[in-house]
Amino acid sequence: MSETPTRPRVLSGMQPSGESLHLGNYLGALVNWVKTQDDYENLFFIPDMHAITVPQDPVELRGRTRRTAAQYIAGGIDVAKSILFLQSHVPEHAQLAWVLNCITGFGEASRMTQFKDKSAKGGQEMASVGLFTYPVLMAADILLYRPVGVPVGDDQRQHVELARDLAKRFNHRFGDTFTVPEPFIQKEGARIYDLQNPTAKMSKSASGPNGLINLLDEPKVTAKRIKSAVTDTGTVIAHDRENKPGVTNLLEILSTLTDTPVGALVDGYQGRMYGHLKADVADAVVARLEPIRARTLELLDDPAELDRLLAHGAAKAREIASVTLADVYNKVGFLPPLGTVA
Ligand code: ATP
Ligand code: LTN
Repeated sequence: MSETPTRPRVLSGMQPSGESLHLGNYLGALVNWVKTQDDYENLFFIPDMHAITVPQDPVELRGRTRRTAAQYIAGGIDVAKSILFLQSHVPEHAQLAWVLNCITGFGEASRMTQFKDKSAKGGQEMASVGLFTYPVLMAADILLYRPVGVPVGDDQRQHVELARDLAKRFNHRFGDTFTVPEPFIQKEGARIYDLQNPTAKMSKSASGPNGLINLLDEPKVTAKRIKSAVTDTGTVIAHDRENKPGVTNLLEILSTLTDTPVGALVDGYQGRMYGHLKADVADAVVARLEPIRARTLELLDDPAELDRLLAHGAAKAREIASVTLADVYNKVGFLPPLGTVA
């Protein structure tokens, strides 16, 4: 295997599928990526090719992709420490995906639960072949860079498992090529729930906007949504996911933002009302998100600079990806193009 990184490598990405990232994406994913920046060699990318597995308006997609990149940076991804790039800027992703498609079983791909869920929504006939091979492209995203770990939410565990299986299968058939990556799954506390429906996870595709906190919302909208969050019957502030999901969600948000154990927060709220908790959560969320929003808008004001940063990231990513792809092409038996050495 060529080209060993000095620090262990991790890689992750979030689709540019919404108007803005939300608090769940931020606390469940981005914050953890930011934390790993000093311990690992990091690659963070925007899977825009995955986004078109379902229909996208081209103008919207361009806007969302830039907005997502700006939010990664404003949220703490330091382009001096991490490689930040767009998937579509690195053609090796699609090239490796083709090779991996050819060692993936049809039945194996059919068992992916995300495909089953997403295709069930519009009916199997409407689902694209791209949606079907989505996990194989994701395996290519990962394996190209030979990371040791992939920090993702629990919902992505099955996809990382497929990447592991394909890495092992390829290595077995063609000789040692890929690192078998570990899923780095965040613990349960990192899950943020919908403010209006606190038993469902906060999600871009939630039924209504009021349960969602977007990074790019105006601070007063954010504060209002938190103050109107559904709480539970009774008046006692307690951490009880079963019986008090609304209050529990607010406590967990506050605990994550203030780095205070939930138990200590609960003690501090003895004898106080839900309204006090909501006001504190609103203050903490606004205080954290406001600078991120401001920085995002600033970055979006200069799209040329943002595009330059992304081009720089893509060039660095390609340095790694091209080495892996050449190795793979050689191992499967493709003749090298004229003028190159095998
Ligand atoms: P969709 O609504 O399309 O399912 P989403 O809002 O759930 O999207 P994804 O793009 O699927 O977000 O996820 C991006 C990352 O954010 C993943 O690592 C995922 O685990 C994390 N994430 C998403 N929602 C939450 C949440 N409510 N709490 C914690 N982490 C979350
Ligand atoms: N499917 C992931 C996004 C994604 C990804 C990846 C994450 C695409 N390729 C490679 C980690 C590694 C999602 O929906 N969050």
